[in-house]
Amino acid sequence: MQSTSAKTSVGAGEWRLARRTLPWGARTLVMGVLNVTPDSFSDGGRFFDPARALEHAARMVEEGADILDVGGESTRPGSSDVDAEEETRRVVPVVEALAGRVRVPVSVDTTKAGVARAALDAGAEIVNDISGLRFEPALADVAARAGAGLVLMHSLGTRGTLHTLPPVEDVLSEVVESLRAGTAEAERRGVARASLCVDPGVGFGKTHEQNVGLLARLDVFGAAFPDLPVLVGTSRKRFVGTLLGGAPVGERLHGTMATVAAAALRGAHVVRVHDVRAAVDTVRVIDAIKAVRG
Ligand code: HH2
Repeated sequence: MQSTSAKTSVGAGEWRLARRTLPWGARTLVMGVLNVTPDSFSDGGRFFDPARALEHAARMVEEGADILDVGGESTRPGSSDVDAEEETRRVVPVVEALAGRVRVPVSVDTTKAGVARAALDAGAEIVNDISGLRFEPALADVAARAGAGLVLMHSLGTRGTLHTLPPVEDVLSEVVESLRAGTAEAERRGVARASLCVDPGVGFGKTHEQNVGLLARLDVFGAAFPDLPVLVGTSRKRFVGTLLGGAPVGERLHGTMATVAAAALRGAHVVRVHDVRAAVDTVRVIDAIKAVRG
């Protein structure tokens, strides 16, 4: 076991998960999205059936995913609330089947401590919290107990107001300050700093210009957390469609890959995507360019 202070290098390190560490910084990691929901904005209903979810997960691993992120509650504007029991029912059988079958770590995309606990018991190694611990701070206790990785994403408001609050003026300061508070709270509750990962939350309570601006200034965001991996999720999001003149979800692949390339060039260490093969190729090329630049 590494000590917490062992990972203090800037721009690269070992992300400490429940049963392994994942090197970050040497190449960009790809997190494949597996939504076991009936209503996710881009793939709602497609993988709601556990057998189809497992098949899709296996394909993503084959395509080169480094992490699988399993979510049982959609966060899209207008999605319906899911109680912890229903979310657990959706997520746990899939996590359990995956954890025994795939070689990559499984993450659970949840804001609920109870769901996180059940998923970690079932074999998940990372908790991905889009509320950055604001909804249920006890989620950090659960992650700490399991020694799990913990992604803290920036968002605003409550479950009901995630996408409806007026955007803040200085988004970069807000994102950094909020995640500083989240990481401090996680550490206070016993999560090793080496287990943390931060995410500016593209598409959550931000204007179109702020989403584009966050990508453009991702290096400034990353500089605020030089010892932590940075995760970015832009996949098929509305701002990509807007940049493409109103392209629907199914026509955002190339635009998404442009954002993946931009994010990786500007310092993202993990990209969260639906289209794994395309992202793996994209970051492979970008990483080669970055390596020459040094
Ligand atoms: N985006 C979504 C969900 N979880 N987690 C992190 N860390 N970062 C993100 O940007 C992020 C996330 C939304 O995308 P998706 O899962 O495709 O949609 P839905 O919430 O409708 O299931």
